[in-house]
Amino acid sequence: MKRLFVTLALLLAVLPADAFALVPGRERISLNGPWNYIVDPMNTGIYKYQMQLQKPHKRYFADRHFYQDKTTLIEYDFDKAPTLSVPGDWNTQLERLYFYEGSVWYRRTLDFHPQPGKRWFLYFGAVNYQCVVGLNNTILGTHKGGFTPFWFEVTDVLEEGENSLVVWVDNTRGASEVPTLNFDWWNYGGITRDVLLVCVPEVYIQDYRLRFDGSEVAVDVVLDGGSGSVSLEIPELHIRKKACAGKDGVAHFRFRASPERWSPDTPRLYDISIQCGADAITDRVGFRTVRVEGERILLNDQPVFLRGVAVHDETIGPNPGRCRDTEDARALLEAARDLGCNFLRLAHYPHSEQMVRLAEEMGFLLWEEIPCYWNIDWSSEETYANAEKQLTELIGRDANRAATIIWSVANETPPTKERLSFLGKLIAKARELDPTRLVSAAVQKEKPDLYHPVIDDELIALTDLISFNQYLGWYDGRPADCDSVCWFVPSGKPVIISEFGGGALYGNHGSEAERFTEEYLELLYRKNLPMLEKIPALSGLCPWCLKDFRSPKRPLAGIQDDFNRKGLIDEQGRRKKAFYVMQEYYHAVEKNWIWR
Ligand code: GCB
Repeated sequence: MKRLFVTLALLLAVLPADAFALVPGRERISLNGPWNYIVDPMNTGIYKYQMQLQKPHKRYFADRHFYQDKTTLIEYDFDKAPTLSVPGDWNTQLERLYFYEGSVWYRRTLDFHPQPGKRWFLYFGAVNYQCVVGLNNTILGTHKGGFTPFWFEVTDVLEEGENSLVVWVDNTRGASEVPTLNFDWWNYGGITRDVLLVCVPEVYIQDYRLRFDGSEVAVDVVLDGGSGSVSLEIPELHIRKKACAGKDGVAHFRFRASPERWSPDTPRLYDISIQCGADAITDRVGFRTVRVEGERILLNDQPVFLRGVAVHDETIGPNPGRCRDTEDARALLEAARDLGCNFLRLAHYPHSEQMVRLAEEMGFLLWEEIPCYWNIDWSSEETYANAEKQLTELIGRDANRAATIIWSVANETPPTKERLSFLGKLIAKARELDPTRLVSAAVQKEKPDLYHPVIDDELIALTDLISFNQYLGWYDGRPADCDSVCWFVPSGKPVIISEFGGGALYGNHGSEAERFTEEYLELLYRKNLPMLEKIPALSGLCPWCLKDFRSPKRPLAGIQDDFNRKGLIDEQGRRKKAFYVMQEYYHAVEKNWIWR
């Protein structure tokens, strides 16, 4: 057992901490498909019976799961177990797992034939919430955080012929976790994003980071496994450069260029290729600048108004679940495009890489977020480390995406000293990891006066934008109250309304005075928009939200039935009346029919 712990510690210590450049574009074997699964609510596979009373850090994998020793755990037989689809959440694949929060073992076998001079990495797009991964007889490592990618080098662990890959997945909520015990979306468990076996040469391009300041392009290329001469090409800009990686394995490129700017109207992407020895990667990148000047957001030096909508990572359809692929993402993005959006708030956790890449191709600006949601454990160092890791993994994955303009570190967090210090550190970390983008956090009004709401959260002194959520006409007052409301928002920074809205069941018609009717929601939007327009520095809007989404906090029978009904479309994509109000408004904004 001791040996297993030592192995685990070493493996974690040598894992690359940065991004893994371009997994989607590399030579790879997909491990998606059916995986055998065993539901294990008592964690029988992870505790030995006599160890049950020990503290959680003494947990370990029962060797038996890897050795497949059927004499000791004869009931736990993967060969006889049914299958779940990967990627996919377990809750919507099996009715009996709809509410399940606990652990599930996954296993698949794979045939492997080593190739000389090649290294192999096992890559997971996301597993919610934590997991331990084992291959053959070796524990590769663990991962916590349900929405970001991670990987392990498996070159020395893969065997010729059949290999057995086992993943223990646990989506139990925890008071000190990120997110914490209480959140308003479905806690989908499982291996929810792609699993890939990625092949690279001995010396490979581990990551690259591209920046553009309006006239100069900087590209840093990080090698792993050795050093060498690196070449970079952007053919359409007639860029062909070479640079040598230094002792740190990083090659730096700096050159002037005048690319066509990426923007929602012209989402122009250029092919870029980077090559070093036997390794070569290609990508598509956009060039744009973003900054704040006074109370305006400038995209390519021009003021931009963010015609946004907030979206959860959940499919459109009769049985919605966690999005699995580009087509699931496309359905959401097409709905947002029909609404007239140029901006999305990807709430409340990192969405998939497919979503981000497709949004970029289609011309959406993005707000990306980590799940520091409501009241997490602000005093815990472990919680902070977890949040910082999720932020680091998100930025590592998407730092080269022109679409992403905002990193958001938190949503509706109660203003305490501990929270300010926690989020202050996180904001500083975001800036350190990526000084080229804006940093924000969605806050709330502090003063309970319905007609004179005030935004005075100390956090906004630390962010580039003032983003706040407000529910006038739903949680506060009635829609008509909006006529008499005057917001006090500190001046000096652009303001984004990161949430507003209310609930309605599609097809539920009635009076404007009756909650959950389409008419009530329509009125709420008609009253909110003129109220919000009066905020002088208003730079963007994000109705909450695009689509009705599952939440166990929403049980109202006949209306909610486990769905938060604040979507502008329902879970099947049908448009509520409020959709057309927002669509008409965004159309007018786009055509400059409104002063903005
Ligand atoms: C909020 C939260 C969002 C909820 C929404 C609601 O303020 O940020 O996650 O879903 O309100 O519907 O209450």
